[in-house]
Amino acid sequence: WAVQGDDALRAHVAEELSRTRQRSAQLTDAVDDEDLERQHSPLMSPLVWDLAHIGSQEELWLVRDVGGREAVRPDIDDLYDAFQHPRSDRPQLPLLGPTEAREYVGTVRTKVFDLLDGVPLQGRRLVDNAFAFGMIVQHEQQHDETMLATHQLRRGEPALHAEPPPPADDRALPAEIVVPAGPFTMGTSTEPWALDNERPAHDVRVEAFALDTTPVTNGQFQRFIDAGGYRQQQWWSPDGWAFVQRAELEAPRFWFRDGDRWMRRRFGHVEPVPANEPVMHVSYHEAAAFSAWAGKRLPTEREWEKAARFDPSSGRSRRYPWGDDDPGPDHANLGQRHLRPAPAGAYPHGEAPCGARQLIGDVWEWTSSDFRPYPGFTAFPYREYSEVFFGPDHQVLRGGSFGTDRAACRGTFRNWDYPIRRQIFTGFRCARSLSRDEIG
Ligand code: AVJ
Ligand code: FE
Repeated sequence: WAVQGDDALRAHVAEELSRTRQRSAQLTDAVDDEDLERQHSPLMSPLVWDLAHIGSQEELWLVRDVGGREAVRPDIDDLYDAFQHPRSDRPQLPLLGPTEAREYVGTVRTKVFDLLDGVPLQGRRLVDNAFAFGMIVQHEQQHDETMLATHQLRRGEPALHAEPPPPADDRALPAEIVVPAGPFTMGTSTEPWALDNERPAHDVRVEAFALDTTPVTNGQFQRFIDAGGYRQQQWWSPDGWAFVQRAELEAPRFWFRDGDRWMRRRFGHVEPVPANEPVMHVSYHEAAAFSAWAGKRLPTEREWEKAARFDPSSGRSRRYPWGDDDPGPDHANLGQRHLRPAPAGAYPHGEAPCGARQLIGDVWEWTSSDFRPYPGFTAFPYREYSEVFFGPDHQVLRGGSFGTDRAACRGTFRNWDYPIRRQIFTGFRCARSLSRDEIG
């Protein structure tokens, strides 16, 4: 930002706001009004709640806080406060209907564009105004991914359509790559839109480890199922075993058997499970159990980020696996351009210096780390974004999925969720500590 002129920054923010709103509109215009108000799963809000919640946060953070303007709809603050009402209860609230919700987000957005013309963007506060706009763009994009997960849970005719992702490249890849021991810089103090939990940059030492070159595929995961993995307690943690028993799990979410074949539901289509695609819709517990069965483990968050960012030739951490350039369509499967992960081994231009592929995009990846603040963490602009979620209850997810926008995904980006979550677009890859012999 410091090097960018004020006009260029304003134009960039305006472009990101508009681009993001187009996606929200696509996701909500794809179904009829009744469908927008329906609860497709107790795990999710009705789509119309997400839409008005996007507007409500934008009103709170930009219209009122940054702009100091009069409230648009102070009467609905409570309805769209995620901490006041669990998702399962939201359909019972007197929510804005589809027409009202669209009008509301439009009214707020008009005021925001007006503000963007007038307010100073840089350097006036601890958290400058440019960041507040960036945070609102990311917030909306995060809800767009949540709405995409609601679409995946929705039954009925397909409502969303997209081009298939690129194929895997035909060069044979090694099953795993090695990241040598040594320090690297984790997190960031300079990435302009990095959220509080990604900051500050700090050096950490990581022992040598091996990491799967690509995410674990459906074909690999099916071998775990076929070997009886879901019925063998020895692969599961006590919490994981209790969960798998209670929920009677036997395969990833959205899989079902058709004779001796595994099929899956995907955005209203049914298809045989594609063997070479990264597995997704597995909980942390299933990812950890598979890893144990494979004689491996999940990577720690530090290991994941070192593999994704560390460039041994310069000794510095990159913004992304491929370098410092913003993600383009050849780097990673992001932004709902494709409505599925690309096969394992796709995106050669997105490869990290260590040789790992698809760290960004395709599927979120479970790590073995719970969600904790970095040393020197300061909550901003609100404790409610990250701080209230720190602790042992949430597991860190890294890398983003095909449903994540580039504005809300970076080498430093940290997502988190409960270890039992399966409806999100999450898979994993395995890691392994190296023996003395292997380190050499
Ligand atoms: C960072 C994805 C866990 O969706 O719960 C949205 C983001 N925070 N609105 C979520 C968020 C407030 C958050 N995650
Ligand atoms: Fe939100």
